[in-house]
Amino acid sequence: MRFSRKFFLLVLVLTLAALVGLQLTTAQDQAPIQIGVAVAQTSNVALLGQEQVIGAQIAEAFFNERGGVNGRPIQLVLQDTAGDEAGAINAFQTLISANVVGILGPTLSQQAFSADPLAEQAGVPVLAPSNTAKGIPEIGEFIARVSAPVAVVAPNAVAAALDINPDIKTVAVFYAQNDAFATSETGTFQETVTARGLTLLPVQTFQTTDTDFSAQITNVLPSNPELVIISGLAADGGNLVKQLRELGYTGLIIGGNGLNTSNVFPVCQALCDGIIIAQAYSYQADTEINRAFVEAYTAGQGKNPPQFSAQAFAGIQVFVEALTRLDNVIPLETLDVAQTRALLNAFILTGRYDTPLGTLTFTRDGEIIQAQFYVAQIDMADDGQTGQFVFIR
Ligand code: 1QQ
Repeated sequence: MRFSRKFFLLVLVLTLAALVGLQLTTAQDQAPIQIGVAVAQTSNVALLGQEQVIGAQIAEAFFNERGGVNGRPIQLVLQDTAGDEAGAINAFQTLISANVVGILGPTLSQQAFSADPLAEQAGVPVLAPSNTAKGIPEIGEFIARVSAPVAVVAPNAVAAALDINPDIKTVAVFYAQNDAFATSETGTFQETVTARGLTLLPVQTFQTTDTDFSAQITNVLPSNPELVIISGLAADGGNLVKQLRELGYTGLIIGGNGLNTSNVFPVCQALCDGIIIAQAYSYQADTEINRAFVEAYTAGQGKNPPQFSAQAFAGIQVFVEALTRLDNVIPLETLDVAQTRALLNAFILTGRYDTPLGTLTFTRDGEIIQAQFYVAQIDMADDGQTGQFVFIR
């Protein structure tokens, strides 16, 4: 049987129309791809987690405006971890059962060591937005981080302190011994101090729940340290800074990653002034994606974005771009959730991402490879209420 030319054209047009129609309906009608976000929205750790929610939500709007995953929107499923391990475990369990394709979280390394094994067991890719302790990617094949480890970030703060005061000889170190991140970070700080030939005073420990640090402070202040280094979280760390100044310490202070938020300002107020904090992000980084992120963040928040928001944004970006690459090879609608999670993990680890943190790749283990680090110093206004992070390195 021979088809007329006209008939052939008609079939072609109808087929194309059907395809276009299909495309239009799929782009609009497909359910959004759900990505879990498990960070601290309540408790003391919310001082850090709040900034992560903001960064993730900016990413959700930002990437959906740009077409989401090949036309299909993403949707964040937020689950509060609060500040402890039990909260993180609950949040992870809820998200795993809700069939999210992956999880951004939790806020603390201390929580990650408890909650990440659940995701590992369920085969759910996790991107750690702020888990900087040693050993996080090693938790399992499904665990990667967009937060550079303390081992590479923290030494930059010591270098910056020595630039400001080359006469530093004696160093006092304080750390929260009930927190995995603080324990890991102080290890790096202590090694750096010793490697630079400085004298380390007897190390002082506290708990993240402590509010009175006078005993530890009076243990070391008589030895006249020229530098104090604190590894704790925002509330305890801020209070420790405040009490150090009130008890007469006038030298330089390095705060670790747990103090890396303007949410310490209400805690130590004017006495926050001068705290040196290493950074895995700078709002000044001059790349297209960072300029776009800074614009989106400042439009909503009226200030420059902090590291924890940028890392959360980068984590969602990695999910979106890895999902897009996966969908280009195997359409997501042909995969079940277990297949999607497993393939997504493989695509995450093999991608290259131009994020506000710079260009990121991962080792096969899920460790982040990031090129650029910075150091900022807190500059408090005279009113003691407002302040900013000034980049010094
Ligand atoms: C960790 C951290 C925290 C201070 C981030 C909020 O780096 O727990 O690993």
